[in-house]
Amino acid sequence: MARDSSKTDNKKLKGETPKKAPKLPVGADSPTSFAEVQGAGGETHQSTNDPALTLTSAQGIPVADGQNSLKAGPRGPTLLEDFQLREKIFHFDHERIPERVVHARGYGAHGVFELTDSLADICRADVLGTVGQQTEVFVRFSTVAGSKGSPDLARDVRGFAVKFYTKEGNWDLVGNNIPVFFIQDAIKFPDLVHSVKEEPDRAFPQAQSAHDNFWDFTSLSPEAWHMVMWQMSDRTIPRSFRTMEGFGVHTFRLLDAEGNSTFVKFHWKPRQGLQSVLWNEAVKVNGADPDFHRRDLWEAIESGDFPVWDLGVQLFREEDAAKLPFDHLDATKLIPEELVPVRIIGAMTLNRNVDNFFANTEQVAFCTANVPPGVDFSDDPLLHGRNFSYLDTQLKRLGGPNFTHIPVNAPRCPVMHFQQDGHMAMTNPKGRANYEPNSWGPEGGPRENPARGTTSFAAPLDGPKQRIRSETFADHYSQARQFYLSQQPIEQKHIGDALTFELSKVVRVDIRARAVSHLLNIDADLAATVANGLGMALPEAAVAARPTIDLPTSDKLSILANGPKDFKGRKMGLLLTDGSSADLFTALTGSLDAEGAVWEVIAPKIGGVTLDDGTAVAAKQKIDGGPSVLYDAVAVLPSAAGAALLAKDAAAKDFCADAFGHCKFIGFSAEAAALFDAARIPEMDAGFVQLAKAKDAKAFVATCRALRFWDRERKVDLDAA
Ligand code: HDD
Repeated sequence: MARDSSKTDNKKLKGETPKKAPKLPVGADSPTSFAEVQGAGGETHQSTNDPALTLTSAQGIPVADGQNSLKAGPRGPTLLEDFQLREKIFHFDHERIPERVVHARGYGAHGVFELTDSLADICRADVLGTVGQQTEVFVRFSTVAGSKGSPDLARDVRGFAVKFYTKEGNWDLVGNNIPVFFIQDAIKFPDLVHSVKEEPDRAFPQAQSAHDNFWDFTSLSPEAWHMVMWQMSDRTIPRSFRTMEGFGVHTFRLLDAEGNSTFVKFHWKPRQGLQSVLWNEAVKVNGADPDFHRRDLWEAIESGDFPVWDLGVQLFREEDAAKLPFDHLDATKLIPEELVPVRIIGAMTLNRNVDNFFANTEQVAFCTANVPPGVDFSDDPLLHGRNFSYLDTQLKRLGGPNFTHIPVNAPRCPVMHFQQDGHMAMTNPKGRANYEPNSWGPEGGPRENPARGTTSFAAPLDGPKQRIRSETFADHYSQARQFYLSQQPIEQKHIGDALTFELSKVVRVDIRARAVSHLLNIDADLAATVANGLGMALPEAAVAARPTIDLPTSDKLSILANGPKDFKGRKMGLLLTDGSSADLFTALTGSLDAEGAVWEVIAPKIGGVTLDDGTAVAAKQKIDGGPSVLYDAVAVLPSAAGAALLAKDAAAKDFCADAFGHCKFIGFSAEAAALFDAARIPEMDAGFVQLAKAKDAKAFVATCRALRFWDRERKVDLDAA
């Protein structure tokens, strides 16, 4: 379906500014709001049905004047008696809850998971058993290091947390968009996070790993370097949440009814294809639209262009695990898809935006320990630490043990237990028995049920208590090298650029050198490129616990090898002026609509433009509000007079120069030449497509299916010279 977001917004705008007060009760368009917030009884909710829609206090007391506090005389002091003022300010003062200690900035959506391939032969979990069964989900995407208000396009790992509301309780798959992690043991997690967050004395830099502390820590932690390679790749500057993969990271177990175990790793593969932006683009997007990712997801879902991810599993038995070249319990290693193929077993569609951010996205509480019967843990030491940490952090963040009563966290299946009371208890048991077994209810119930209940894999355990890292975790570089060599040349260049950029922000020269010493164990050329970029001599290679071995490369690790096949769901910016060609506009927007793409008009004035046939076209952005970094491709279609005007405008020149510098495909009318000259575009290369006749539009949209015109990058980037 075509999406012209300017139209969507206009419609919304009309809906949001009604001329007359709506007849519906407040909150009626938002089914989760009042009834849920005010409790199961919902009695106080009745006041909202008052046809007069009287404003009330939180106690339901009608308000006569909400604009003025109670004073002794018109200019007199405010009276303590004013309970209305006190209640309003008291509540406001307590609006914030602690932000997440990591993954504070996030964005969520509701959706549905449908199973397409049953795992019933190896797993007793209901959610993985019946083909066609649909399970409600809630997903929260996030960055890791930045605070709640940080920009979306920070270079960072993205969280990819999915809550499945199964018939057997909530299953949380709390993953990232990278299949490996920085550390092997949870005891190092606080140090890792402290090192990447802002430095404690000065409280900056915000949402960046480009500083001394992070590189100090990683350069002292060889195990981090596989993930560092992923982090320095374009995976950490995704174009959209919709164009990211997700990974459960750890090895989990699936258990059948007899308790037999199969190891499993979980993968989310976006049907939208993988896509990222360039670093220079990310820096500018953060200024132009810090909400770039959340806006993108919101708009896609609002317009009905629902993103879909396939759920894949890598399955292997204990005896296969022993033959793998790496320890499947080591979260810094992946299992290449060439060794254990990914079997697609279902699809997740995000189809509903939240109607209240706080209620859903902020209050959602994920925990790796939440698994239904049939899903179990492996002995990954990182996973065991997580199983403690998430529950613990929710107590602090959500204020007490009753956060499962919050609608977004509440299971959708019956909940039967004797836990009681505590802060903000919303669903309270009735009756006399609050223990089990008891003889009050039928058969003293509810009672445990060995047939339905969760069981653990009966792993025989034996071993001395010791603080030790397994020898099988010791090869820190071979998969880092495999990742690097699996990238296409332009992706390798980006990794070199990113490392050079980040280490250039590190002040201490010895930390820079120690970082490069690890690269020497990964790829000598990469190390040389980065050392050259930093203007330093090559150091000695870091001492490696195990020598790096050459592993086969894998296309699955590249973004470009797994990109989108079309321009669907992607966005083109159309720079128009008064007098722009109506024929070209109609042909181009028609082709974009046919492709299922989104387009926005950018114009000198937000009031829009008048085309050469007199048609008035609304603008979505004024030029300085719609820089080309916000678009996947651009069409520059001014009239001759318009081009002459724009040639004097810095924002219009930046629009063209950035589109060129970011290797975007650029459609243009002949009249645009004057603007390109003013923008000092050195060469109209093959990434430029002239739109002379209406039929050129279709060909231009087809050209844009490729992500970028990468041939240009080598010519526009000094680092590559
Ligand atoms: Fe974590 C949040 C993913 C290791 C402790 N983590 C959090 C979120 C995601 C991940 C997606 C955000 C959830 C949300 O949207 O609410 N974390 C991961 C992955 C890891 C990982 C993929 C490695 C494989 N995490 C990890 C370790 C620990 C934590 C080793 C602690 C020992 N993570 C937390 C936390 C957070 C969290 C402090 C902050 C907020 C929250 O849990 O609910 O407990």
